[in-house]
Amino acid sequence: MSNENSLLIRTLRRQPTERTPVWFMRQAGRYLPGYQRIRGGIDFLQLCKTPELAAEVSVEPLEVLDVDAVIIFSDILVPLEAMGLEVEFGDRGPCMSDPLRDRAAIEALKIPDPVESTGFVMDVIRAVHGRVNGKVPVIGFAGAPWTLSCYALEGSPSRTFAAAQRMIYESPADLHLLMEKIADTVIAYLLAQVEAGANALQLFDSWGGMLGHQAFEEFSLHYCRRIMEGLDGCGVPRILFIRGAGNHLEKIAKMVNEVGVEAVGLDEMTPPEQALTIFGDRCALQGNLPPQALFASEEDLRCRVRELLDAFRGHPGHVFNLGHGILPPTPVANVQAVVDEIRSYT
Ligand code: 1CP
Repeated sequence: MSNENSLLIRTLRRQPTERTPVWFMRQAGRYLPGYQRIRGGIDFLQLCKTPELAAEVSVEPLEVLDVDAVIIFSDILVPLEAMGLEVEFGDRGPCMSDPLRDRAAIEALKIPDPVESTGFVMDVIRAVHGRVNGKVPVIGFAGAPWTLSCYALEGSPSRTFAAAQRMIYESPADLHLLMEKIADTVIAYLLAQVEAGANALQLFDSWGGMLGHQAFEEFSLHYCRRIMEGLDGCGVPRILFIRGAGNHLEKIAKMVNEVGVEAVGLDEMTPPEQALTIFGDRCALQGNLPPQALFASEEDLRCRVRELLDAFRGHPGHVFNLGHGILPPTPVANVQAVVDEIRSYT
């Protein structure tokens, strides 16, 4: 199950490979017919908690798109539920009936044992391995403390996450307590995923980019660092994805170098040349086609794929990915065209 020799893992370790590997964020999702069929009959969280079905939707992209990795089907909010928050998934995304409102609520949160409370995620990883049979590596993931705090404090998706933003200045000690508890939870959760067979890990700080420059260091980067350090020596490559962090690439690069993080995911706002200048070849770089580009004509789309491959040519660790998740109405044929173009061009 180590998958050390797979294309993706070699690339994440910046070892020579024959071509550029590709996988997508939100690889399984509403744009795929098999996912829609299964989701039609089951609630989102229930699907996450039914390992055989979750494994089936996890591997559908492998069958339909022939990508180079499977990311397990789950959600970043799963560990929050294990900490004691009630999580629901509506049409607009995740919701919490009882978001955190005071210090007592934060103090009451558990740091759960990952196997006892979220063992179904580990079962999904094992079930996916059973299906892929060593063909491609299996990627596990978690949300970073800032992003998880945004949902835990706001209670629903938001453009501003004002509750968390306000707390940075109003009651920073309470926010740090929450984030420390989340960090401890996430480290144990990701280590349990490796134990269950995850071959690489991605940490998502999807809302890190909305922070002021000082708050970014104190609340996003600091906790990403803690988690990456907590995973040091776990034996699998770590991918750090902080969305909207184009203004902070130097700080991220410094941390990545100090901690030895294997790979950084780039959102579509980051020009490849800038990322290449700042990160050099000291870590693998993953990205960064805009998800919206998948609505272009096939000819235009293929041209953009080649441009991106050219931009990263010569870098020893480029993983082709989108700058963010696949959008629900994306035509499957266009996602297939991206994979096909990468295969024929590299
Ligand atoms: O690729 C995969 O299919 C892996 C599974 C995966 C991952 C990695 C899902 C399934 N969610 C995530 C991570 C996730 N979830 C992130 C981090 C990545 C990102 O920035 O997109 C975030 C912020 C969430 C929270 C979330 N879950 C949202 C966003 C809400 C908001 O605030 O804007 C939504 C809509 C969900 C639901 C969800 N999670 C996953 C899927 C396939 C879906 C859609 C569910 C459905 O309608 O069936």
